Amino acid sequence: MFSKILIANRGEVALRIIRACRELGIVSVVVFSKADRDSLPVRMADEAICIGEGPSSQSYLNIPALISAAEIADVEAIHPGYGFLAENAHFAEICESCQIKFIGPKPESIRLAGDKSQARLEATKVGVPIIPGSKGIITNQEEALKIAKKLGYPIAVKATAGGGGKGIKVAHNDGKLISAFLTAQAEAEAAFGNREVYIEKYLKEPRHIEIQILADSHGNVVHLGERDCSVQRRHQKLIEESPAPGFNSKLRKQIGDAAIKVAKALKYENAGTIEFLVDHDENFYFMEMNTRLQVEHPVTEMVTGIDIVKEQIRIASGEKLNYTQDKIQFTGHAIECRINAEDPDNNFMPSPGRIDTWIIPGGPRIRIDSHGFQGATIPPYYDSMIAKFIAHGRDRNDAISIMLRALKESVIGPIKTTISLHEKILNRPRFRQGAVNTNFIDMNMIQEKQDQIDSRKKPHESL
Ligand code: MV4
Repeated sequence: MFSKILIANRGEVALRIIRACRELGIVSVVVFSKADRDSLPVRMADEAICIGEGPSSQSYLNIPALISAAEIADVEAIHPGYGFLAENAHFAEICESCQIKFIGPKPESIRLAGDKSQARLEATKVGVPIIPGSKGIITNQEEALKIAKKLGYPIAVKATAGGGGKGIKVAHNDGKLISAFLTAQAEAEAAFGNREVYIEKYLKEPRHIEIQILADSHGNVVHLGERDCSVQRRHQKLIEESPAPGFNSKLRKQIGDAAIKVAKALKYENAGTIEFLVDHDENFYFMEMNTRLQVEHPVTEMVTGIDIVKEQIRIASGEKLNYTQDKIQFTGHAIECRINAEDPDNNFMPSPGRIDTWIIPGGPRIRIDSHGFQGATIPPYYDSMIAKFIAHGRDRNDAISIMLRALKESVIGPIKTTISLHEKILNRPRFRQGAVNTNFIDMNMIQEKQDQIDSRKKPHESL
């Protein structure tokens, strides 16, 4: 096992990794930017090293600064957290060449999974269903039109270097397909330096289901069940839960087995997530693989009792998984709400600044992962997530009740947060029924507006 680890990240995930290190008896070193000097991870880690200015290009994305910090602190491994360099194959390679263990998959696996079109073909090779579409990259308009004719509209054009909602265009007819194809190529070139795109049938109202897997360096792979992440706004997840509402054990086994096949096909090692879209008829299709720890990993930790970050560190140090699939048990239902410093009543405008009031929930069956505290300042440079609330109930309704009371206990100010939005979502009948798909937020925000208008017109009927 390692004796000292560098954490190449900030915020709540840096704290999460410090906690895992401490429980494993590992010395933790965090890096920080000047904007994070007074942050909780800097206080809580065993050591902290300043690596640059506030903007992430001058700190958390600065590979030479990170490697220098690792050399100075004399660590054996680097945990990248999520975001920043977590899925950067080049960074993983540099770590390797400096004899520092990158806590994550091999650079080849990151590269392969990062090429979304290639990953899709690897999935088909092992018999995992993919969304009907092109066989690999499409290079000209004629080809695109020919495939669209076969599939029928709507059609999605996706950048092979994209993912997570970046570089996706939808077309509803031949004319729109040509322009979607050309702009997708141009935007992909600008955003990723890679203009390659592929085509898929665009599924309406799919659910976003992802499977957490753990793979050790000895070829053992297990899955930790699914998470339903369908409640998103502009490809930013708001709420995640496990198990997925309405999933039966047969579907869980099928999709779990498919995820394990994909992980094995990519020669995957460490923790990873396989994303699927699931339609109304319970057909599931592989979409992409994320080669990192995910923000929403706590919901899986709550229902399985497995500490995913500790497992990542054990796997990176060469240890074998010490349980098999049949030993993994799923208990109750977990829901996570992401609390962002944003104003939900003003188009989700970021709301950085000093936190004067910080009253956060406690009591049974609620977990708070957060780097916030009274007097903390949320810098403007980074992601706006300031806390994750995770409720663990006997069943879905129980978890929702726990979350609603936790949200009600919370008082954060004067910065604006998305707490009020979560209270609204959790009270919507559609959410209560578990009838969520990726259109849920748009449809419900429109409904919300309509309800407000109706209640102004006929106040006596608004009850
Ligand atoms: C799709 C899709 C429907 N059909 N692909 C958006 C995020 C990126 N990972 C892929 N995304 C989608 N790809 C096909 N062929 C619908 C989405 C999508 C979506 C997926 C998951 C969660 C929320 C979403 C919101 C809009 C669209």
